Amino acid sequence: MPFFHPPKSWRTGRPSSDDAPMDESDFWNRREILRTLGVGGVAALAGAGSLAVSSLVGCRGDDDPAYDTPALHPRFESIFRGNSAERTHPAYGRVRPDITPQSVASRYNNFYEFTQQKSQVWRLAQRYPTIDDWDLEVTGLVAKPRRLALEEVLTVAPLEERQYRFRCVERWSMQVPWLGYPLRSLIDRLGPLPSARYVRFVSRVDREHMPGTRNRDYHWPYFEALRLDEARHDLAFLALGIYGRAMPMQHGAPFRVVTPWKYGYKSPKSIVAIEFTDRPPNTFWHREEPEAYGLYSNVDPTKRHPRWSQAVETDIGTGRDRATLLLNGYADAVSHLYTGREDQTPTSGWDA
Ligand SMILES: Nc1nc2c(c(=O)[nH]1)N[C@H]1C(S)=C(S)[C@@H](COP(=O)(O)O)O[C@H]1N2
Ligand SMILES: [Mo]
Repeated sequence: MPFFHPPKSWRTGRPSSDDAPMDESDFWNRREILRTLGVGGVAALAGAGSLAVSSLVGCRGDDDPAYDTPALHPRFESIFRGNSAERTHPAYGRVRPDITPQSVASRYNNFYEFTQQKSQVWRLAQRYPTIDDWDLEVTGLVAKPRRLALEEVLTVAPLEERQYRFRCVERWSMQVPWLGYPLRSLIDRLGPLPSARYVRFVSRVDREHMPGTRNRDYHWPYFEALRLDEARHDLAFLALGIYGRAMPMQHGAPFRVVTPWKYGYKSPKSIVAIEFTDRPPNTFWHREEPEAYGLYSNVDPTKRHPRWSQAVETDIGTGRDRATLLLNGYADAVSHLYTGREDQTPTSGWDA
């Protein structure tokens, strides 16, 4: 069942009042989070904000299939071997009290190519065939359009681990340790022309193994875009792994973008193509609902989504609510990218 990105036909007449103590989307958000965490039923809603951590984590049965199996073929394992402490980024190391348990983060996902049910994505994704072969197509304003083999993408730069906050536009958040390298390293390898100002990413469509792509409510593939200077910012990351290992499919194997100051949908998974352009590219969600999903989509507690406030978020690890931070807490690092620009918000102009 869809929650915040329902098909067009469902979108009319949804409540959006600020006055409602808990609007419809909030209700479903909590219920879905709690159900995923193993807290049964609507009865749990009343105490949702104050439930003890211990009652929320690790209470799923042991008979579940593994949720942490890397999607990549084991022949790539040596690329991921390494000591977590040694490869930790000095500014973004693991902060254990804040980290979301993998048993939660890897069983609560948005990946519509599999399903719109966040608690079921991982099960379907675990059935995706082992990834042994995966070309990345590079086109547009680039010195040499070409295809990169999987091995080349995986080895562009030494792997770093970074714990980032991650905020979905639907108001859930987590903190996970990604394994990867700065997106800038890949961009430098690809060599965009000086005229390139944007970079566009396209995700895989596999009708056989991604059942959600047979859903005709959406026009696949999923695609996203960044301004090139955003993509080159030190925080922008190409994640190849999570929790110290190669990525399980539900997080976007073999590689996905992570831009922690933006809403989660700006981090496309399972990327098969990159294109450099001089015009602002469209994006999957902007095409679906332009008023709600802009090119920039920076986390901002003061800017409402058309159907809900963004002032508060729920941490999926603890079930606790907390105030949303401007630029998801990364304002010191990235706000200079937007000073003097009126074009950064979902509701203002598209052109930049
Ligand atoms: N290809 C693709 N990428 C995607 C999505 C998707 O449905 N398809 N969902 C996005 C959204 S809305 C979020 S919040 C994050 C979720 O990432 P996670 O499941 O690894 O936590 O992935 C983003 N990337
Ligand atoms: Mo999201």
